[in-house]
Amino acid sequence: MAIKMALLTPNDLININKQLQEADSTVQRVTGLDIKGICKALYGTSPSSEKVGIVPVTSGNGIIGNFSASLHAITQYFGFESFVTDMPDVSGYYEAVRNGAEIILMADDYTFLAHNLKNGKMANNQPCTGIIYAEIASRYLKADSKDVFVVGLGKVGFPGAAHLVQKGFRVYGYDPDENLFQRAVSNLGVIPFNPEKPKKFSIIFEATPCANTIPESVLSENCVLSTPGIPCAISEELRTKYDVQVVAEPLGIGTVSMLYSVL
Ligand code: 2YC
Ligand code: MG
Repeated sequence: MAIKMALLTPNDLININKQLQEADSTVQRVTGLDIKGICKALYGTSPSSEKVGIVPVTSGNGIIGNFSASLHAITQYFGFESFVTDMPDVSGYYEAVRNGAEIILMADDYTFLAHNLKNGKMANNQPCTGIIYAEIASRYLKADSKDVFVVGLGKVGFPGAAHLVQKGFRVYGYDPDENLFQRAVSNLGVIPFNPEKPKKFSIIFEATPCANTIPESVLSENCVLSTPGIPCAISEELRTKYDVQVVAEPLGIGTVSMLYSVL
């Protein structure tokens, strides 16, 4: 049975444009590239005014307030022409295609997908979110080594960790779920992080639906924490005490990663 995602709430999506602008300037400061630049580097693609159709879906927990409207704002922010269909579900899909959508965006409680009707490419939010947040972490200009700490090795964290290993980083990983932990150690060669022998990192990638998952002992001054996880992995107090550069945004960074991956 597919595992339900941690569902967004309308509260997470308040003023998505401001959240995206702030995240974009943090990414620029940390990596020297803006989010668009990261996507171009990651996928080698660039948009040529593809039209995006956003279809609300009523199944399961149903419509999340502001979800489709946020996707509309996000696609506009990254220069895509887009529209939200008046009807939801199948009628919405029909409406989107009839009104010239080339890429469909829609999500139920288990899958958030992008489907390019022109080239048949499809993307899933979970791996696309893990890979782009890992890519952002890997490009920290002030990183002091190729060591990276990864917390959360599930549907989002594992693809991110795999991306970092593939890029030649030495990944120290941890997940409270023993199976997920062992899978990453045996399949990716992730080094098991031992809380008893903590080590400080300048690059941290976290992908869990839990708060305060990062122990103080691994934080180095001015380190980067790249995380799609909600709630945030570190407290405001620790963020300030170590001047941690936090890249965290609820929906836009994962969504643009999906869009560039289907171009
Ligand atoms: O409003 C709608 O169309 C709903 N069917 C949307 C459901 C989205 C469920 N997924 C989430 O809340 C998120 C993902 C977008 C990323 C992580 N969880
Ligand atoms: Mg995000």
